[in-house]
Formats: sequence, structure tokens, C-alpha cells
Amino acid sequence: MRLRERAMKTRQAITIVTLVGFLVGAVSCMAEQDVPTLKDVLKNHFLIGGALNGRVVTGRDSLAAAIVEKHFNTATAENDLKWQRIHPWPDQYNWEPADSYVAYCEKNRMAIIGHCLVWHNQVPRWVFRDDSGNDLTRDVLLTRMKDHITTVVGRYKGRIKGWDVVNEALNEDGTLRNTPWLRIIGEGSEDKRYDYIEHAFRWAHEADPNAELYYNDYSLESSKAKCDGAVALVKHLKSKGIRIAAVGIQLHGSLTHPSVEGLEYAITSLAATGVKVMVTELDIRTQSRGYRGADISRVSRASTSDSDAASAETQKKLAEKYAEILSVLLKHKKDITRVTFWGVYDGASWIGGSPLLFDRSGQPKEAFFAVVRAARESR
Ligand code: 9MR
Repeated sequence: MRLRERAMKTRQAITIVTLVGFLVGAVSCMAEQDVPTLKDVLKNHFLIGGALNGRVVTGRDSLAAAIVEKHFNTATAENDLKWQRIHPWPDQYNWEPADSYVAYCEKNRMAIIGHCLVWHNQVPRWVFRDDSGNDLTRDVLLTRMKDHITTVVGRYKGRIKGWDVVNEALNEDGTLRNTPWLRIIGEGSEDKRYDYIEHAFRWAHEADPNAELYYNDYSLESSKAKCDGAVALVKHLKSKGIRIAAVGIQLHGSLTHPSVEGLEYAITSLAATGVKVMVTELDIRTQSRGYRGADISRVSRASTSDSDAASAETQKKLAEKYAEILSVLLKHKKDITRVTFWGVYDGASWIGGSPLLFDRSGQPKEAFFAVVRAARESR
């Protein structure tokens, strides 16, 4: 008798556990279905994507992969196409990470962005030096740059939709940044000012004539002088017949920047030169103390950590800032072809706090729904 009772109780317990499990599964499945898809709600406006790191494209970050595959129709490699990663030594290319990224994007039918060919960061020192450690001559550095661009762009010809050809070449006041590229190739002379940039764009075009070519930089949305410098650069390239499809506004924002006015100034003045505009590295730092401006050389994971990141108040402010930015982008959608977040979810961002639309467990945040609302309100 006792035995039979116990067996019955066990059966009942199993039935309850199974039922609860089924219900939880059904609810979370329904919740998942209720989450709209970013690429669907934005499909009539612009491409939407994120920066991917190696963990995503090799399947080690399944949380990120699920978000990418559901929401994005474009991707940028966060680090794997940068000179240091792809071409670490003079005669040695490291194709594996980049090949995995391109294959992953193709498998998921995403427009693939190459980032970046010529930059002063994440470029090995040997690039600028001869065997004795002295600066290269202008001609030798130009040859080195040409070989790199031709080899990398050529390998992915017809597969990468567009390239950030030159990244972050301007100072905050719009003048050219004093990098080894400028110092050695420009040789300090006025008529050679834009020379390295011109050459980079020409060689990228030769290597893949159908690829779109972009200039990419930060704080264009907050410094009018810097934005004017980018306008001057685009006009110069165009006056020489050099093809440039778009300018990338990186848009590493904060809860207080950019202003609507600054962002509109950047979009309209860049678009007036005849190029498209893209937001290429969107994220919003949530920390409310310390530096909150647009100069990312002053930003790091430590300087953006935020113990209040998860609070309802911070999340509300974040959602409001995202809604404001998206409404400006949607207002100017005829000039904007792509918006890319710099990362996929908070846990895998290059900065701390709560900068993206998905939290550390990959769940959509209030900011996500604010973006969806902004998109749906835009006709
Ligand atoms: O997100 C990238 C991070 O993993 C690298 O350590 C860092 C090195 O400078 O670069 C980050 O990405 C940068 C991008 O390539 C260009 N614009 C600024 C981005 C954030 O620093």
C-alpha cells in the first residue's frame, strides 16, 4: 500500500515538473517570438548590423550568434581584418580569422564590411621601419601600403561589400592627424597632404572595382571643425576623380552626446558632398561621471565601467538617447545606408557599462524596444 502511494506521488511529481517545464518552454518560446527582428523593422530604411569578434564567428559565443543571426543583415569585423591581425609580419599573412569571419557572414547572408586598411592603431611598427629601425622612405612605405591593400582587398574581391579604407586620419580641429603615414608619405609638404589617403583609395579601387570605399572617423557628430575636415577631404578626393561611396560616422556616444544638432550637421554636410553616410560603430556609454565626450582616445573599459548600468533610471536614459539618435537617422534615411553597432551585446563590448541594445544575458533591453518603436514610427 505504502509502496503504491509513493509510486503515485512520484508519478504526480513527474507530471507536474514536466508540465511546468513545458509551460516555461512555451512562454519563453512565445517571448522569443514576440521580440521583433531589427532587420525586419528597419528593412525599408537601412542595413543594420554589429561588429563581430572571433568568438562569434567561430561559434564560441552562442549568445551573440543568436542575436546576430536573428537581427543583423550586415557585419563588420571588430579586429580580424586590421593590419596587426591579418598581416603581422612582412611576409606573413594570417588569413584564418578573417576567412572565418567572411565565411560566417556569407553563411548568414550578411553584407560584409572590411575594417580597416590604413590606420595608425593596430598596425605593427615594422610597417614604417627598415631593417636598421629607421623610418622608411616615402616610396618604400607607399609600396608596402600598396602590397597590403592589393593583397587583402584582392583576396576577398567580390565578397566584401565595402571597405573602411582610411580610419581616423583627422584631428579634432579637422587637420590631418600626425601619424607615420602622414609624416613619411606626406613628407610635411602641403601638396602631398592627402597623398597617402588618395593612394589608399586608388589601390583599393584597383583591387576590387565594385567594392564600396569609405572614410571612417569618430566625433564627426560632435566637432563641427572635424566634420568640416572630413568634408574637405571628401571634396578633395572627388576633385581628383577618386571614388568614395560613403563616410562612416562611428558614433561612440554617451548619455549626453551627441546633440541632435551636431548629428544633423554631420549627416547633412557630409551628404551634401555627394557621398552616403553610415553610422559604423554605434554604442552609448552609460557612466555619468568622468569623461563623456566624443574623443575615444580618452575612453577605455575601465573609464566606462558603471555600477549603475543596470538600474531602471540608467536604462530609461539609455533608451531615450537611442530613440533620439535613431529618430535623427530615420529622418535622414535617404542619405543613410547602414547603421552598425560596435559589438553585439553588453557582455562582449569593448567598453563597460551598458552600451548596446542587448544585456549581458543577451536579452533585449528597453533601448532595443525604443529603437523598434522609432523604426515603426518612421514611414
Ligand atoms: O573594439 C576594438 C577593440 O577590441 C580593440 O582593442 C581596439 C584597439 O584600438 O579597437 C576597437 O575598435 C575600434 C575601431 O577599430 C575603430 N574605432 C574605435 C573602436 C573602439 O576603440
